[in-house]
Amino acid sequence: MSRLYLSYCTIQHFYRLLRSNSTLDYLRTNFAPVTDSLVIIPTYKEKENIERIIRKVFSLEKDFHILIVEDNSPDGTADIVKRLMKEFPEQLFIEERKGKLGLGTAYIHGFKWALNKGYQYIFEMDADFSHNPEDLLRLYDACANQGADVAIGSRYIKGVNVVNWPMGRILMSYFASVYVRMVTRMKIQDTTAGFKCYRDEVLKAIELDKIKFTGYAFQIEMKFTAWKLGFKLKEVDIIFTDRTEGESKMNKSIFKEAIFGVMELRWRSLFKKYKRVA
Ligand SMILES: Nc1nc2c(ncn2[C@@H]2O[C@H](COP(=O)(O)OP(=O)(O)OP(=O)(O)O)[C@@H](O)[C@H]2O)c(=O)[nH]1
Ligand SMILES: [Mg+2]
Repeated sequence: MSRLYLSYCTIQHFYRLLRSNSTLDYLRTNFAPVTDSLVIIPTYKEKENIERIIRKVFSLEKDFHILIVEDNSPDGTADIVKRLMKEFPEQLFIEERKGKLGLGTAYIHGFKWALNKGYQYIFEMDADFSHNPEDLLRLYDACANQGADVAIGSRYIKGVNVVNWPMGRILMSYFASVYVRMVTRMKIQDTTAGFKCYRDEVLKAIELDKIKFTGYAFQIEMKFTAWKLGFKLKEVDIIFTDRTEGESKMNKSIFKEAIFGVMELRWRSLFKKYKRVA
């Protein structure tokens, strides 16, 4: 009899727990990941870089988890990640998509995954070592200790900190940033930067399904939306180094999307009321 009563109480306890509004909070606090930070690395054909960059992140003095968003690279990038997942089962994760769907949607996919798991600091980083993994610590510090909501690894705070880019590409990137500043009025030196840390509040407040662009324009749109929602953006100076391994995925359509996308962003913003969703 007393055993039956005990089972009844247990069932009732779980039933109450499931009905309560705080169930999600309960699950989040009790089953939260062991680190507060997740680095999202989108990959397409990065077999030369992927193992080195994963090992480098895991060798840093702070604990980071890594999510690889893989777009079915024909060079076997996913297989390398899966082999490493056996070595780092609690820290390394992969999300595989059917084909090359673009950088922007890869990050949106990663952001939703990260929020669902309860990470507080969510990073964007390229696989090709253009972004120095050591700078993850400085981006984290800007968000965790210096009041930033979005920390941006910036190439253009003190002059132009770019290594190994041909002069044409430096000029294009620099003047693209000047152009974006002029059109959007954001007070950011490196508007197209893709090395960032977001506090989870920012990603929860943005309607991620409404983010439209996929290339450089995606990076601009994310900063612009966070800024319009009243979040604090802070630039952290970094040195950007051109990739030495693997091939670039930059193309003319990514460039065109950015040029026209910026005007569209500004135009839309004139009629839009920016409101935090969560
Ligand atoms: N999942 C996914 N990743 C992508 C896609 N396009 C690019 N990437 C990854 O995004 C990161 C940045 O791409 P890059 O090719 O380095 O582009 P970039 O940095 O603008 O240009 P370069 O440095 O000149 O190559 C790298 O980690 C790529 O593997 C894509 O369509 N899907
Ligand atoms: Mg690159």
